Amino acid sequence: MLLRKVPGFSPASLWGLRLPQKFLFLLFLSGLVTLCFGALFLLPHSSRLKRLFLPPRIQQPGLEVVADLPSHPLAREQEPPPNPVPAAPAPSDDDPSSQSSSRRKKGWPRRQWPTVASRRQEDRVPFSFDFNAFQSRLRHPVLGSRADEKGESWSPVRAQREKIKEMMQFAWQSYKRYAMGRNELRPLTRDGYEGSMFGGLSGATIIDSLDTLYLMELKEEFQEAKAWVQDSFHLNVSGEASLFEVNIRYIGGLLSAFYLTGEEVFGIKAIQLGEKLLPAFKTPTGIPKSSVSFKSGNWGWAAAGSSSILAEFGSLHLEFLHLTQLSGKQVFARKVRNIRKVLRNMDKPFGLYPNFLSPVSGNWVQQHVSVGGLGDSFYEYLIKSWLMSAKTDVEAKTMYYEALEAIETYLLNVSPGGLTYIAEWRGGILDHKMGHLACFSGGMIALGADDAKEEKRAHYRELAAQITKTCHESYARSDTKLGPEAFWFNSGREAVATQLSESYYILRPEVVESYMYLWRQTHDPIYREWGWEVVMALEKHCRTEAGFSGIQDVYSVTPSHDNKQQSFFLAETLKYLYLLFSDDDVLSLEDWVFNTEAHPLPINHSDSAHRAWGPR
Ligand code: DMJ
Repeated sequence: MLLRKVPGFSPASLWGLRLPQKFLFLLFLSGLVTLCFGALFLLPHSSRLKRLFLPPRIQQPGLEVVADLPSHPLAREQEPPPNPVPAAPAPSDDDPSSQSSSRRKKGWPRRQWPTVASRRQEDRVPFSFDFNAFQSRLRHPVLGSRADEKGESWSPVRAQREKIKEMMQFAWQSYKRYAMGRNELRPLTRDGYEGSMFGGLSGATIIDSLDTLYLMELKEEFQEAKAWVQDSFHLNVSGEASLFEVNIRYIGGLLSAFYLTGEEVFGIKAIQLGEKLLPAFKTPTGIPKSSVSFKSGNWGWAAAGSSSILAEFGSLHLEFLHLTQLSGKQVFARKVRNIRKVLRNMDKPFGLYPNFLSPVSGNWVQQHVSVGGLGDSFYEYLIKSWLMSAKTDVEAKTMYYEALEAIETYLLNVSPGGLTYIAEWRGGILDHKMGHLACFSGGMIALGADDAKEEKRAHYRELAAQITKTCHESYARSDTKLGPEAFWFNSGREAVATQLSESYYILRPEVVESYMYLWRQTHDPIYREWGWEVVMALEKHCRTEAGFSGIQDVYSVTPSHDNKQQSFFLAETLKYLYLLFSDDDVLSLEDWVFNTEAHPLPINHSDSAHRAWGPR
């Protein structure tokens, strides 16, 4: 048609040409055709053409954003991961002994994942993680075998678990009704609250709730949460955020949701958010600052006198190694290995780690040591790094037991009434108080007891039990049976707050967290009894018509609510309570470690564990 419009040219005239001319013309024509088809497949931005010629393929949510980030690890479709997880055959659905078949009974739809290789060929999803191989390496079904529920039989423990599930459902539905998309619910005013920690990110309660909803098989609610992440969780914010809080709540929550479900949207968002945190590490020492500005090109407060906080920069290791594992991008692992190196090489007063450090000079700023707020999860992440590396990260193990020895020597005390507690240390002077936050340490010491030197194991188990008992006392000695923010051991008073400003309870998890670990270690029914006391107290004093709220004074039975349903109540408190009344193989400690916001992250059972996660 087109040729006919060229003056002096007709199709017939083509055949009037001589043989060499015909040959040249056909050669030119075939070259043109090859070029067009080549362009279709090879040139960038040819997706519109491809859509015309190729059958449609399923678009993975979130990948459109990735395509716009040329430097993003997920944009490197063809590049193999630096430490590829060895491909293992997907477990057969027919094999009754396989993990997959028992998992299927739980009612969550089983998603069959293509292997990395086949996925690359089929739809070229740029995500370097073999989910089938990962699942096949788990020692236990994620949600356990749950023998007690097979015959639909009723049991008191099951009824207790159901009660906790109902509390979670109520907390979620209240949040959804009054504050969906906001960071947290204010149950008295029935509205949402953003807070200042997340730099403009929203939906903290949603991200923090994902894995708890999944664990409790609240399917409809989980789908609501997932839909929000897919459609409404935007990362293009520009505020100042707490590096620590964004890491433990958002990145931890997204990573867990990914590992539990295999839904790539969670993994992709976690990596994208992880990249937004990297500017915080631009300091002379590589120790990150507490806050990071999400405004591109800027980073946090740079005042030379500002200190970084041990619990904050020391609680990134677990999540950042997983970011490297999923993205193939080593930068995340490098950042946390550097933090480890700086801390390992520093002089420590009596082997203790002070809570404040200058990211500029690399010196300790004050000699305040605490296993509660400001210090707490640094110690937790050492022992959990050892466990998460499938016991290959020997450096973390050594640092943990050395730190624990120093804590025992200089901070541990027994009150005249026989209560064991961990005091706070200020340049050699002790504050005989324990914060609610420090009550996680009973669980931590129990978790680490089995890998201590033979002669210390029984001692650590006993120490864990004693600290947990003291924390229970702080609850038992209040009128509400909920514990205060801090409690003292002086002037003849033990395990009680001494002023109103320390008498509040904000739905914190640390005490029930320790009950859960102690239960798993000992199966002593006392921990379930104590856990149930907390459930009853929460129902009585913290449940309002529109959600759960903290209270201002645990020593008053006339409720005075603080009007806040903390996101960690759904992430941690209710999850640990639920696990306390579940079998040991539900999120088994042989397969998972919990980050400091109770988000389960898998232990690296792969053969490449040492290569990937051991010290460098
Ligand atoms: C949580 O956000 C985390 O557990 C953190 O490590 C300390 N405090 C709160 C809950 O109390």
